[in-house]
Amino acid sequence: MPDPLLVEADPYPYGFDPGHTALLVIDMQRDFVEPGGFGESLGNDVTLLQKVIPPLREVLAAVREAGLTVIHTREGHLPDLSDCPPAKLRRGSPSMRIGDPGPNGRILIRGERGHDIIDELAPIDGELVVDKPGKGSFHATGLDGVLRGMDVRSLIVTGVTTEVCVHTTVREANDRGYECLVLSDCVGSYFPEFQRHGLGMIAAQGGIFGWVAPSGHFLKALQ
Ligand code: C5J
Repeated sequence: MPDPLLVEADPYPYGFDPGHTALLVIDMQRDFVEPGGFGESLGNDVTLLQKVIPPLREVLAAVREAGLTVIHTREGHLPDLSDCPPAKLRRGSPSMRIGDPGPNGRILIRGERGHDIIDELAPIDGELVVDKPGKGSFHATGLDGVLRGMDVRSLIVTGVTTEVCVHTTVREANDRGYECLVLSDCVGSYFPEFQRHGLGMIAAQGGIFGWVAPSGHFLKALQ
């Protein structure tokens, strides 16, 4: 077995074997990231999520070059909303709800423009796109089976939002035995304090859910 590559990380160096590692790009969808989508309808400042795009593009390019597995996820629902729990549909008081018409089609509905991944991070041939109805990437998806089928054990986690879909996914992954490294500048939140605390919670107590490092540290290890 080759020596693992080591990333300087919090709370201690993260070791990974590129042949058993996947980059997870969570929910970089127009509805969350671009003006006029669901995220903005909830009153959020989407520019805070757009900051993630340049470093994530760099990571994506490096990982593709290195031949690592890349998996994208999208949060969204079937057009008849049969996979959307009524409680989720009712939640909050947005000016637009899931399934309502928005500037990019029906909000968070599969097949609509707003549901798709932003052009800057568009998947390329061979990259899997996992559609998920929940916040976690493992809930009601085939992701665990896909990863086990490829013998992936380590996940480099990126995307939005840090305290919601990223956190839920990392917690699910941790319980399933995956080792997660979250790239701090490649995950984003509409709330700066949630970004800080969300990252803090992952690496706390000796890495209770995983590791955290800036993308530069990961790129250095990959070189
Ligand atoms: C949210 C997500 N925040 N992708 N979704 O509803 O984090």
